[in-house]
Amino acid sequence: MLRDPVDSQADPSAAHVGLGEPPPRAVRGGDPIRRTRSAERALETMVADVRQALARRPLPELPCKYFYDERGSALFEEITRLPEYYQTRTESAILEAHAAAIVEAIRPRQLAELGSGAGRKIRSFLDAMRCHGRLQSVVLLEINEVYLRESTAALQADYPEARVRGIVGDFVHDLPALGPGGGRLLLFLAGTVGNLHPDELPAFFRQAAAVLAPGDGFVVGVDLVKDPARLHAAYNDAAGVTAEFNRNILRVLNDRLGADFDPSDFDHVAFYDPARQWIEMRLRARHLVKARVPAAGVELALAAGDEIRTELSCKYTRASLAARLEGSGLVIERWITDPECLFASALLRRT
Ligand code: SAH
Ligand code: AVI
Repeated sequence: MLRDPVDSQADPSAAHVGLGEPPPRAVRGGDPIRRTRSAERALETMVADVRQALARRPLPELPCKYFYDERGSALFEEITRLPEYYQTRTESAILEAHAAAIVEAIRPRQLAELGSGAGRKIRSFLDAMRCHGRLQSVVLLEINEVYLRESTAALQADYPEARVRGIVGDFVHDLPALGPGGGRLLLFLAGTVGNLHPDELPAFFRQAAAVLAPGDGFVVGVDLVKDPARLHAAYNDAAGVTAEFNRNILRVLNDRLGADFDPSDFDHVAFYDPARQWIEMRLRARHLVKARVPAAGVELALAAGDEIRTELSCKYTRASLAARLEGSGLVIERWITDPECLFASALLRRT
């Protein structure tokens, strides 16, 4: 039987007991949310990440995981409803039509979702598992604790037969916190896989394979290579919501690290690079900008037109994704697309 990751002895973050760090927060029947060791050190990590990324030349960067404070997550939710942002509604339609068949193929007892956000799409899978009477537990791994608490509570209320738990953590570093696989269906939706650099993918997939047992499944939402004009529109919406989302990362630095950015000093830039097959989002200084990030000891001077890269959103084909999966222990078992081939739900199987 699948061990609940919240109580799992296999979770390396449990090792902090007795090491002078706070113990895991959840106990059975108590708080359903716990933080990984890296989440307990989130501020320290953010300081180091921001210092290192802003020092990159010729192009300073900020890691896109820092978009998602409460305002950033709310802005992302608004993006998902924009007419230009086809991704969310396209993936939802695919999952509503195919979740039952995926559940039938994998026969999972546990659902785990990475970067679960508002936690809506998972419901197609939960409903299918409920129909088969196989739903035992649900684990969400998400960096935004506020959203995680809300979605965990909402799912627990609607699926009382399952044990629903949340892990505040980073899907790049904290996959081992899920504990060992077996009867698990892992979800990574929205095309969030595209927010990792392609060079990071082989290691990411190997880590994912390590928390899956042979036969377990992994559904990955993949935004597909397509007409650049369609991509450009999705990241340059007429209402300017993506621009606000982009600038929000500076507010997060102001709030958490005491930085003094004025987001209105920056223009939103998003363009498709056809050679790399990715969308790049940047913030471009409108004039000379001087900013301090005291907690990270950074003093930044940007000339008019200088840019900070804030996000990659990589687009894949079946073949380019398969190339990143090589040697990971995961293979593409099904590749389900919408009729326009905008988005794919890839069902990967642990070999
Ligand atoms: N799965 C949802 C949300 C996708 S948005 C959907 O399909 O709509 C991406 C989500 O991943 C956000 O909720 C964000 O907070 C979370 N996230 C981003 N980077 C993360 C990281 N490194 N580790 C964990 N969660 C992360
Ligand atoms: C979460 N992720 C898949 C979104 C994307 O499309 O890369 C984030 C986003 N960035 C701008 N708009 C939406």
